[in-house]
Amino acid sequence: MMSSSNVMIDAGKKSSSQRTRLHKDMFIFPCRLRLILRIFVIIQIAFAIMCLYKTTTFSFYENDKSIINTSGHNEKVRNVRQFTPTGIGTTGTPLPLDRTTGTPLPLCPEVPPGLIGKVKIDFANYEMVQVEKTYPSLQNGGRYKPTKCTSRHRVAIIIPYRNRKGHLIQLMNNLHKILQRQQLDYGIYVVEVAALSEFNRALSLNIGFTEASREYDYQCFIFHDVDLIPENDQNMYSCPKGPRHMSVAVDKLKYKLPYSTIFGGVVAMTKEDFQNVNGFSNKFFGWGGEDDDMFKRLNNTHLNITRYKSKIARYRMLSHKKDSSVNNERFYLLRHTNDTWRTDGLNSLTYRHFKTERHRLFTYILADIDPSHPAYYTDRLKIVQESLQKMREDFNKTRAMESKGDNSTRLNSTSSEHLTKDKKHNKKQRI
Ligand code: BGN
Repeated sequence: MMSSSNVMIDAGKKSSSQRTRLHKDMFIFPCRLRLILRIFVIIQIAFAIMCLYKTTTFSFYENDKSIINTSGHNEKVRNVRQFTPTGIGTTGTPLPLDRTTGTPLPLCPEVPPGLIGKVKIDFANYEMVQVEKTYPSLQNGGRYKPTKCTSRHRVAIIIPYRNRKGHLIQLMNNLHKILQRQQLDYGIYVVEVAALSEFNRALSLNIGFTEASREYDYQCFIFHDVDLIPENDQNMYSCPKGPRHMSVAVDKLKYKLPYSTIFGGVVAMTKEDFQNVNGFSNKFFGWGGEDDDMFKRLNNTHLNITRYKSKIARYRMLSHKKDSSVNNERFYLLRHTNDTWRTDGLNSLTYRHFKTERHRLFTYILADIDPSHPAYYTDRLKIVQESLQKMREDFNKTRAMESKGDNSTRLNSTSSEHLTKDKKHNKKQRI
């Protein structure tokens, strides 16, 4: 047995080999320590960068509820606080005054206190005057702002319209209630383009944007189909930080998103974003494609769309007969969006403004497309030329095959008419 004093003496008297090992260990240890420290610092820097990125890029989502990104997978519910756009109170804009006391009205709460969530839609068929009577708080032209506080959002709702009075009344009857509970400073604009041509939804929206912007300093715009009624008042018609697709779940589409890049029905955009993408295209006459064109514009300007979760962004679609024919040119137009969006849109918008009528429930704008719109005719000409060229090529191909005596094309055809024609032709040749 070694006594403790011996051990101490032994430790003090180390052999030379022991000493070098100890020296090495001492050398290695600080190295490891340094490495660990470095890793630690790197992790900290990475974490700091992530935090910074999160606050600069996603701060809106932190304040907003249940936003889903373009992929549509993030179903996480966040709180209902709203993003406050610039230009309200904070940036030197004077707050409106209380009419009775003359004191400035405070900003409305971030979470509107009167929201109820799922709403009961009233589908009854009323006359316009009946609905008008239920909204005494509206200013003429479908304008409203809260009286007890300063709204955080100045929003214009633009509805493209043609021949759907029943739908318009139903939408007005249900939508105003929701917008008022959301404490918005808003105006509703119904835009009709009285042209002989097919309905042009996108062009009507561009006109609505231009006319509404002339009237008031709206910060953002909701482009709204007349046949979609919101089912939940937490689906905020407020200013979005980035473009927001609002009609995520529609009953007629089994409450499912038909495809991830869809940006039609009801969408919200800030004035700045809308101007940056040059608005909608003016060239989509008839049904379909103009919303996909807008999605391409957003992509070109690196704007990601957001969505509320489908439990909130729900709509009922009012039934109707299909009244505009499908736009067969939409594929051609969509193929060329990336080349044309800079010159086709707000900066090429020409229209004749016929009248603006202030109704109790909305402002009605009647306009007409300018028949001398050069892009409209040039594109039609291009489309006709393209299809003529294709027909010519097909025709030449068939002629070439026939002259080679190649029957395969004829045999491929299953039509009995074709076969009988061929038989007759062969008979004639034999004679
Ligand atoms: C899509 C239409 C959209 C429409 C949705 C509605 C086109 C372009 C085809 C390339 N897009 O098919 O405009 O909003 O259906 O579900 O037709």
